[in-house]
Amino acid sequence: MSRKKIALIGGGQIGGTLAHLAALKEMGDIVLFDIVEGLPQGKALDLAQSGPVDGFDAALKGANAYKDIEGADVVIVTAGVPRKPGMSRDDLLGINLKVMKAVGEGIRQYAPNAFVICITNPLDAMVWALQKFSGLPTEKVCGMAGVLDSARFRHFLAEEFDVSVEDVTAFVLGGHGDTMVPLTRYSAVAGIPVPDLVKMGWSTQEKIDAIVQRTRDGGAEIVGLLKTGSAFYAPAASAIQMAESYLKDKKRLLPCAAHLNGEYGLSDMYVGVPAIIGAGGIEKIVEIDLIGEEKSGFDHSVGAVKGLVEACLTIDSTL
Ligand code: TXD
Repeated sequence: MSRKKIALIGGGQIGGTLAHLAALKEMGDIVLFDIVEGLPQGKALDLAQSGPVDGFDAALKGANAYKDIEGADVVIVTAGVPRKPGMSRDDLLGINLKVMKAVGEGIRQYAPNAFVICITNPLDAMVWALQKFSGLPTEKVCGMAGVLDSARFRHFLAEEFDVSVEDVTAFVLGGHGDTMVPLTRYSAVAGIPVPDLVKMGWSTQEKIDAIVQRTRDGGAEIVGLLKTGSAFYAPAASAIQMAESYLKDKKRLLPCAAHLNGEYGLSDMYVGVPAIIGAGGIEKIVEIDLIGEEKSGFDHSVGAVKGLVEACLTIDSTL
């Protein structure tokens, strides 16, 4: 059996970390693509030279031509431009939409059978556009945000309860951004729901509310600390978990930006929902009951994503 091929579009902070993790886990041979000449080649060579030390066998190649992603089994997209001072959200949207067009066409031509995970922001709108530009089946294109947002929530909860992160499960749904919806009721320590733990005196509602808010601001907290750039270790780890679930047909139930067509009462939209990832891609979207503030928070988040998608439609009439 030949090795799988992993194509990483965007060789920046997350792209490089994705390449490192994929190599360490021997997920397959790796192609790191970027428009900047030398950057992906340099990172690929550096990473390949860590192979003898870490003991992994994977071919790593840097590329500036889409032909090099030919036949990829998995494509993870981080290509794009971050928001710079003075740039509006719509300016960023316009630039990254053009990037998604180029990437989508590259995937359509060279990797039409791949499972595609988009990470580029604004996530829910970019993954929607990428699916359209690539023309791949909707179940083969998804976005990563929920695994990361949930991981942040899990980390904070584990710290609060002083338990292993391994025993904390948590769900964050909705769009990636200020409007995301951390679901306390569906979050638990070894199966014990967080509201029960509050009743048991393990924490207070005020503290849990503060953790929910810190989760929502999780990306901004790191940007504030780093000053240049945004989080990359945890985002990369999160996308790798999704890729592994696909490659190994693990059928993990993970919060992903998945294409909805009727589910949650929405049509032709990408938004963060629980989904099963297996060899078929997004094999099933799980519709959980949302009540009260969960429902209103989800609706509000969906409204924000719709606004971004409408802005995409105004910018690019081919969509
Ligand atoms: O949860 C999530 N989805 C996210 C999203 C969490 C953290 C960061 N998130 C977003 O991921 C972030 O807002 C960015 O849009 C992406 C990538 O973040 P990263 O930190 O890796 O950004 P970099 O270091 O700027 O890397 C982007 C690379 C850079 O090397 C550019 O040269 C390249 O993208 N780039 C391109 N590559 C290919 N093709 C085109 N057109 C292109 N344009 C820029």
